[in-house]
Amino acid sequence: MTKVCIIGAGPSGLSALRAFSTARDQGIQIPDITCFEKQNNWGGQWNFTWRTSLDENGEPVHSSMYRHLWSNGPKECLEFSDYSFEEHFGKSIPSFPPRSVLRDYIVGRAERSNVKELVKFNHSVRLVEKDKEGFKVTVEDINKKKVIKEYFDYVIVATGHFSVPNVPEFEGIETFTGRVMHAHDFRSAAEFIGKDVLVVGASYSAEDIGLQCKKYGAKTVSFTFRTAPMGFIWPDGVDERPLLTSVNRSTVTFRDGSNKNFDAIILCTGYLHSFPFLPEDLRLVTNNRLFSPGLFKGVVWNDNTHLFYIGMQDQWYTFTMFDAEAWYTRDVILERIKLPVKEERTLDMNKWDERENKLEDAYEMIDYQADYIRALLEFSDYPSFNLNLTQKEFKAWKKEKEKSILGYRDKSYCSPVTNKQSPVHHTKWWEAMDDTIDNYLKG
Ligand code: FAD
Ligand code: NA7
Repeated sequence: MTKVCIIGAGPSGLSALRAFSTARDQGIQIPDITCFEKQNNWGGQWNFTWRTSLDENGEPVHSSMYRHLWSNGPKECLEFSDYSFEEHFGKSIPSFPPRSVLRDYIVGRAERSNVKELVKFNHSVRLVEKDKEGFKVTVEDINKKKVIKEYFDYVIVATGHFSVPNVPEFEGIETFTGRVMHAHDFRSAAEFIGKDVLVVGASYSAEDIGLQCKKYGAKTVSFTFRTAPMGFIWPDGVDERPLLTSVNRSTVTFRDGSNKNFDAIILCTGYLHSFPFLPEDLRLVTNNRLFSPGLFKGVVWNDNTHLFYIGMQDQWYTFTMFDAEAWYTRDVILERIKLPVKEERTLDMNKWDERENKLEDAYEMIDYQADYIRALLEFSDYPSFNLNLTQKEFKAWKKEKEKSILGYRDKSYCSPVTNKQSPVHHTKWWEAMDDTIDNYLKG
């Protein structure tokens, strides 16, 4: 029997498991599947942990999520077309749920897919090698400290790419008298109450962690950008400055010659794609972008079409995109999709690469990624949903953010699956301190 190895049981790995279990439930013969997950549970990034650096087994902590994280995009734009939020929660819920609510939803679908027996938890993949017999996968059973080697015909890499921090150097930072950390290790804003905080970076993590610090009581927050400021209308006590040029004890100097004293520096400088278990000829090398070099349709390794990656792109779309990728991957493995020859695949990849290089703004990026999903869905029977609507909603969300960085989460969007407008949350995000699932779902 054909054997498939899935590495990782975060949302992307769970999409792959769901794609196969859907085929199985339709009476289609599916391969023998094993999913290796190094954590003791599924959910990937959505498994919040208080730990930083290494976990209880000495493995690198995977999740970069923090206590008061709320969805930063409308949930309608990531809704599974085969499992709506309404189906999961028994009612329509507001558009920007906290972390625990989203985790409940992801895990809820996984639990109903009857796939848990396919997942080996506490199993970390150490090495994947290709030889005449297929992919030899070396895995460590972390609890038993046993190393297992097993052959597979196909490998699906679903290990995420927001775990290994990109940590740049700044002149004099070693003299800084306060706390320096990367966003990967940020867990709670509580330690920054009353403090002056410098946040390096101008993207999602910077914006959200900086605002979170302010929301929970930091005295001031300064953002420092390399390329361009975020340019939002910030609350009092928050400003943006050009990139820092040097640090001298508690004093930080910026490119415009200004300086300020800080108690903490949080490096929100992004993440590195990292696949230490893959040899060079199988390893995706990329930064955080929409087109993934070397991957046909964003998933098939062009030099070896038995190797797949799911979820490796920069993400406007998340769960829906992972599903589209998983259904496509499944159908290639089930030989329901016949891949074109390598030259044709390369031409197709070049088109997407060139198109990305010409994108001018976020609105064009949203269209690009929606078209990418469309191009995958053409080939599979993933249940239809209103992708055009999500595209419009992403753009509306972007505009709302430009209008109000504190208020954009107070809006509601329409489900592309049930076509129902979601309710507005009972408390404005800036005032909502209780982000428990019970409090979120009440009312
Ligand atoms: P991950 O969630 O990273 O899962 C990968 C899995 O692979 C993990 O379980 C990991 O333990 C496992 N793994 C890794 N290496 C190995 C190995 N060698 N062997 C075995 N298992 C391994 N998305 C949204 O849609 N909305 C949001 O609001 C949002 N906020 C975010 C906030 C932060 C701080 C971060 C970091 C990400 C956020 N995201 C958000 C994006 C998030 O990455 C995706 O939602 C999603 O978790 C990606 O799923 P994944 O399965 O591709 O990767
Ligand atoms: P991103 O979106 O990759 O952004 C990284 C940011 O870090 C970006 O603004 C970069 O600046 C900045 N950066 C990177 N290197 C440097 C150096 N050397 N100096 C200064 N600034 C730097 O990562 P995020 O963590 O924000 O978001 C990733 C995911 O996590 C996302 O999906 C969220 O939902 C959560 P640039 O603008 O390129 O000049």
